[in-house]
Amino acid sequence: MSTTAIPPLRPFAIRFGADNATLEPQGPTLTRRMSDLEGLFADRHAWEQAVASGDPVVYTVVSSPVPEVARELPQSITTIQPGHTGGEFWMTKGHQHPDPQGEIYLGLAGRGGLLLFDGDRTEWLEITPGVIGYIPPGWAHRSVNVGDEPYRFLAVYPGSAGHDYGWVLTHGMGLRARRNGTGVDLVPFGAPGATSAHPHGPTASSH
Ligand code: PAN
Ligand code: ZN
Repeated sequence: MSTTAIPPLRPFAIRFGADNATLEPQGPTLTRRMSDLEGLFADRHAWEQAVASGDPVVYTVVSSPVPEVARELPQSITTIQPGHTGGEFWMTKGHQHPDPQGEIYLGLAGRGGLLLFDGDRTEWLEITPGVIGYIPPGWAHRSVNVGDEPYRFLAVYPGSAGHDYGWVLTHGMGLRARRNGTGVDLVPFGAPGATSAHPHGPTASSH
């Protein structure tokens, strides 16, 4: 099985290959390059330069065959490469679940942060191997690699939750995670120095 399964599913086990983040059986795989992250980094010029110089893969998402439909419980493994653009750590696009439902992340490798924003309050959870981060219903979430190695985590979420990427482009994420030596600075989303303009405006997109 290498595609999404069709319900009703029978019970089955999934083998996780820790070395290269494979799943067996495996569903769809998604690759996000720098060019897919338009409008997300504060420093648009640095983002354009990164796209022009190789358009690197920023993260991949490997899914199990469990489909994103009501009552099913899909899982995926995200691997974010280490890096920073305009001083901002490499990160996922971030999204809100249109049908507000909870989600869990389990850290598998590397050092990450889970940035949460409910439109008013922000939270930052450090995720390292063995740590479970809980995302309550209604909190938009973005993952950030704050280390020097690939950051990897398992996500488990309700199949009917959906993914809204436009919400983050409209509302932001409350904070940005910037590199400071070997540490992390969390700065207000629109703070001076973190805001170089978005002359063309952000572009909304879906998954
Ligand atoms: C995760 C994310 C995954 C990629 O599986 O979808 O880490 O991040 P973006 O979807 O923001 O690009 C999850 O939260 N699923 O609901
Ligand atoms: Zn999610």
